[in-house]
Amino acid sequence: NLNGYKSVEKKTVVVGGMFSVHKRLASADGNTTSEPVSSGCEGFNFRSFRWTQTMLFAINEINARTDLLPKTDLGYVIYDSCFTISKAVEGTLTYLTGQDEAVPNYRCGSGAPLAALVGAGGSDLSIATARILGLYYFPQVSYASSCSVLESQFQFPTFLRTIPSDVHQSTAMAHLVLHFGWTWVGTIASDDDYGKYGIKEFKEQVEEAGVCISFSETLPKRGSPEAIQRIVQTVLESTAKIIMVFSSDVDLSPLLDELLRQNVTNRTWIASEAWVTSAAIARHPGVQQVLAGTLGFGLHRADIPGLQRHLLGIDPYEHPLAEEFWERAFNCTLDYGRALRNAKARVARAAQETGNATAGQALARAVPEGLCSGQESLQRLNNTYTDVSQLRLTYSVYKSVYSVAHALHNLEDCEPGQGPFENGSCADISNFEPWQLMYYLKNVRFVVPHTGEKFEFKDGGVDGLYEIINWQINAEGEFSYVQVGFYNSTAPAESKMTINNASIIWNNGILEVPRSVCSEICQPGTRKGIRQGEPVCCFDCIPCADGEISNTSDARACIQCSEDYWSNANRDACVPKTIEFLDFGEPLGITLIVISAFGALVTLVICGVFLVHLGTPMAQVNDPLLSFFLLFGLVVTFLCSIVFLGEPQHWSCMTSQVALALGFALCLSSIMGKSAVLMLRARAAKQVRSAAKAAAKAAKAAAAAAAAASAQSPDVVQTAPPPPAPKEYVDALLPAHQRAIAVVCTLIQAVACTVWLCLLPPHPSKNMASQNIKIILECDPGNVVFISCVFAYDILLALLAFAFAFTARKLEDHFSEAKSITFGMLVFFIVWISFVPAYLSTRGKFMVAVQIFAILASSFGLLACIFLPKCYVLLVKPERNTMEEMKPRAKGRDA
Ligand code: TCR
Repeated sequence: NLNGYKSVEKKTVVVGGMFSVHKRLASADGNTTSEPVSSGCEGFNFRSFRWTQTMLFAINEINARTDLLPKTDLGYVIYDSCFTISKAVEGTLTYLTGQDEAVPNYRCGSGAPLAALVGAGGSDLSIATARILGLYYFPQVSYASSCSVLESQFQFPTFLRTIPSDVHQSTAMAHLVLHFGWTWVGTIASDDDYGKYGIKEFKEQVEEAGVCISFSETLPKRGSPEAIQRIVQTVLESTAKIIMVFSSDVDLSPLLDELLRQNVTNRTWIASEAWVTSAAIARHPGVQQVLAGTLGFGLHRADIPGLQRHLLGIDPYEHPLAEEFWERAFNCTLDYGRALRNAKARVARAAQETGNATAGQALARAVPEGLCSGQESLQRLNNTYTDVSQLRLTYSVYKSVYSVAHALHNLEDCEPGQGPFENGSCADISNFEPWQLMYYLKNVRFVVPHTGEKFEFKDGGVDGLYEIINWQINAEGEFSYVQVGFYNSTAPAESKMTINNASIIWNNGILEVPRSVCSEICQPGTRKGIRQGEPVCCFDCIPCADGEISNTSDARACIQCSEDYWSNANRDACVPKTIEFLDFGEPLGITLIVISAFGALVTLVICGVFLVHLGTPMAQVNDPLLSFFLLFGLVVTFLCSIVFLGEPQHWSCMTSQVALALGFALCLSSIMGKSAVLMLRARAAKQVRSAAKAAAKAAKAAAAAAAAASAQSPDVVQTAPPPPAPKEYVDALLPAHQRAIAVVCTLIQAVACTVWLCLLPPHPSKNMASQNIKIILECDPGNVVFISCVFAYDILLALLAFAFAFTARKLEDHFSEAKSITFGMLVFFIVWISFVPAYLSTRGKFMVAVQIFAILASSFGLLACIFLPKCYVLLVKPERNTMEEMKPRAKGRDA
């Protein structure tokens, strides 16, 4: 430990300083057979030593000033915490008690009052020391302990710091990650309060914004190669390209070695303040491949003129630490005796290895190697210690010392009676209580020399101001720290971070911002599908279903298109459904119109033919008026099929269905009327035949009898008279009755249709359900019951007509109308029976076409079967158009 008490007439106040001049404790052997001693330290840290020297520099500067503490000198005690809590605690107790051995609660010593402790370095050390110092209300000003836990004035009432709290840095890191749109990052934290709390706060901020953490690793404090290898393995396996490292350079070094060994490139590292300008990391040989493009947060850089002169002017014999520094810096020994011992040991080792003892002894007598004079040039040494280009934390040390000095100055300056304490009393600089200095420290305000910065503590800390630093490889192949942005925690939310993307050079010299996402964004037309058990940033893109779209990228869900719309092929927009109906203009429509018009025309022609030949027996037989009814009905059915075409309208829906039902009713009831007569005739003919048979028998018998009788009197031969025709059958159905049947049956249908039209008429409707990309315009029958009844009635008529005609089919008039009606009805049934499956298996507008086809086919069937034979006779074979031909044929002609 360094003691720099000055014994002048001026009063002296001692300021404590605690620095991690060494990196670790020398490993103790854990043996308890002898009295344990506080173990030594190893691993000299040039950076921390520079801070130590900065404190001395500041104290010298203050002591030399006449305006600051004119009547008091500052002395100092410096402790080496060796980066270890136990050493920090030991140092604190020693400082408080003034004893070489730590005895708590006991203090005596040189008599110079202790002012405050500047330190300790790492947060975990400061937490330990602050708890002890807090017991005595002893002020502590830290230059490096940034952990957020130390903010608590309740737990650490006397802790102040000149470095911003890590809350700001974690927020700044979160800002950075969000700024570049990284959603998949890894984190590595040192195994202390600094790393753990820093990363914890970063995670909290970032996860709220939807960023996912790929991995979180902790760097072991004591080098454990397996643990380090495992971390590197995790880094390699992860798809995260961005890795946040919250650690001090000392803890990071072993990881860096392993990264170099495994040549982990292609990652972008985000540095916390503790290693962003660390020469131990950046000047590590071969590190360019791995760490190029690193981004990090650094404290403000400052220039302290005169510091370099002070650093270079260090006297290696001034104190033990300076001696060790010199020896480490020049890799030599200052002490002759030690050099000799070292040389001997080296020789002995060599001798043991070669087995050549005499050569070893000869060497031992020679001048020991590696002896240095203390005159070596520090200037030529390219060492972190002498590098004053990055005075960031150094400046924080400088400010800490000045804040203590200014607090002491204010304390000294106090005018009795106007002091801040009870009854306006003042504290005495040569004998004050720690809490009195604490009061002045809290309220200290001063301008930092050289930089002109106005300094004061805000809630025991300072504002979070950071430079954003990018590691770029310069012409010499070394890293230069380029400032690419700025973070100010006091600025309003939107302008906290300013960053110049264009000036950043990323890993591998790339200018483009690296991407770090678990899953690439989902394009429009797809939605995010979570992967079970994985972070939300890892997802699959699932295409939207039919009828659903997503028009933004990264959509969470697809949107259902509204009723009249359907998704396009890319599923990124809803397009109107195509409207479908069978139009007049299209080929199928035209064909159907032509066919039905042709049908109607043919029917009319036949009508004409009948009119022309109205007088002939062929026309007259079986009531000509019924034939005209029938033909009229057929014209109606032919023409109504045209109404089925085109865009369904209210009128067309009503007309088409009703006209069809009525047309068929008229046709079928006429046919029924005709076939009823035929059936009756057939019965009559049967009776006539059987009567004739009986008569013939009787005649035969009579003839035989007559023959017998004529033997006696031949002139009495007499034929029996023919029996009368069963007139009652034929006349039971006069033409008037037939017509009445036809008219009544049609009227019944007409009434039914009227009721249908009045109550629940058919109307046009949009069918969205049957095909999802189309809207089918069709006629809704209004009510299924009505339409079923109406057409069931038609079927009933058809069945009756068929039944009557079928019974009469054997009627043996020459022109067998019954047969042709039977045949026509069969065609009618076949058409409509086959219509059912055909209709059910078609979709859309073709259903209408099938319907029209069935109407046309059945009408043509009836027309052809019933009227073609008649027309044939009328036009081609007029000679057969005689009354004789119309009569039932004679029995003989049957054979
Ligand atoms: N706060 C760290 C220690 C630390 C540090 C550094 C150590 C900081 N900056 C620079 C070495 C070099 C920031 C802590 O533990 O609080």
